[in-house]
Amino acid sequence: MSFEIISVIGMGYIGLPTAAMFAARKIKVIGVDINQHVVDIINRGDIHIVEPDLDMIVHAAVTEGYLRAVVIPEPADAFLIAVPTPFKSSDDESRKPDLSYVMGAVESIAPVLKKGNLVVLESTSPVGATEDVARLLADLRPDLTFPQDFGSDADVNIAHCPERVLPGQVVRELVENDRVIGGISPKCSSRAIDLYQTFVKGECVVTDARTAEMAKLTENACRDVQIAFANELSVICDTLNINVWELISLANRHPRINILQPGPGVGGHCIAVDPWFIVSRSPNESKLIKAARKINDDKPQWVVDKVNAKIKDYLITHPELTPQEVLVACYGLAFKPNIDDLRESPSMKIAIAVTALNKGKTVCIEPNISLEKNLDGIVLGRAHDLARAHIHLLLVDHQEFRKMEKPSGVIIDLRGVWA
Ligand code: SAJ
Repeated sequence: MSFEIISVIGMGYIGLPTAAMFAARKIKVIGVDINQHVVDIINRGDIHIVEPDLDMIVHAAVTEGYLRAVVIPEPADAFLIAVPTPFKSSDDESRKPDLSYVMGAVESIAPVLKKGNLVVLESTSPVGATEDVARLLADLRPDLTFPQDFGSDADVNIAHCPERVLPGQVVRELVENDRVIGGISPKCSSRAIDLYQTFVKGECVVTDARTAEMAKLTENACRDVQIAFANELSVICDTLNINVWELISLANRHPRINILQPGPGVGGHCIAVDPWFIVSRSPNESKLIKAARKINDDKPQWVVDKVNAKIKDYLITHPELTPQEVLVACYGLAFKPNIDDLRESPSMKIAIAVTALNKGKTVCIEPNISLEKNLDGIVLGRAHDLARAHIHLLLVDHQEFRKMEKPSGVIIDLRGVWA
């Protein structure tokens, strides 16, 4: 059965680009979002997120009538669920996945579900979530049959196909990346492949739903552990007076070594979150994954302590200055280079803490954020405001900082740009 109308639930960083990809292949797409404001923006042909090239694709899709957004789901041939899956609490021991958005989306599509439909869970999910979705749909629609009971003969097919795209490169990676397809039955997988092959040029690799869930979590946990290794090395090297950037570039000359880069910590809404979905399901077995989370989460405080120590040293070597006269400059607030995304940004946390602890003035420069923006007491400035700073704290390796000359004064370089 072909897919004439596709509905994407959740018009965020993944749902909107995915909807736009189908619409660009001239398939009718209904985008669903609980936020009326987001729906209005999309229906005007605009976008509410920053992602290169997406604005043109969405504008064309809406103008040509292939994409429209609504608040309440309507009947369709396939439903893709792309809503957030945060964790419930920041308490170290109980970071349980919060599936309320996923289950809310499932409840919202249940009334319009019909025989022949395909439901795909794209949201990053703990192992077993796709089976939970299938059970909830079966409870809500006893008039239909589902693959957990009827296998490939079921009325409705269900699969987990996790998104794996990198923010900033979503339009290219949606098309080029391989796709993991985890159907609850073989028919669920083959229908999901038909759906994605509309625009995916990468290989669609079939597995079961639980392995697909774990594959996505594994990818992000693997990156988190590798970044933790780099962050731990940077702290060790600091105590041994070794340049960690030089060290890593030397070690990486070995043909089987590829160490990632240390930084101020791990930010964003994926890598700092997803490993907890493994830890919360298998707490006794996830020792390394949990330790890596702690190393990465502790790095911002290590940076703040470093700045504090440098301010004290500076006052000792410059007795003519009072504590109120020391100017600290923070370079970059986003969670990674060349984007404006501040979500879970370790650099933001550091800038807020340094602003609070420094008795003098702290100025931050973030080339991707408007100077008018109000950011939790942070003072935003321009590059030339920072020339007279005594302590220069480089937090994000934005291209603007890579191009500028190394400033004079005390340098604390978390990204190896001026080191
Ligand atoms: N980081 C380092 N050192 C490095 C690499 C990254 O400190 O060597 C930091 C970044 O500065 C940032 C954080 O890690 O704070 C995460 O950035 P990222 O570029 O590694 O990843 P995300 O969060 O933008 O996207 C990840 C990707 N996952 C993997 O690369 C395994 C992406 O493919 C996923 O689709 C995305 O998570 C997601 O949605 O889950």
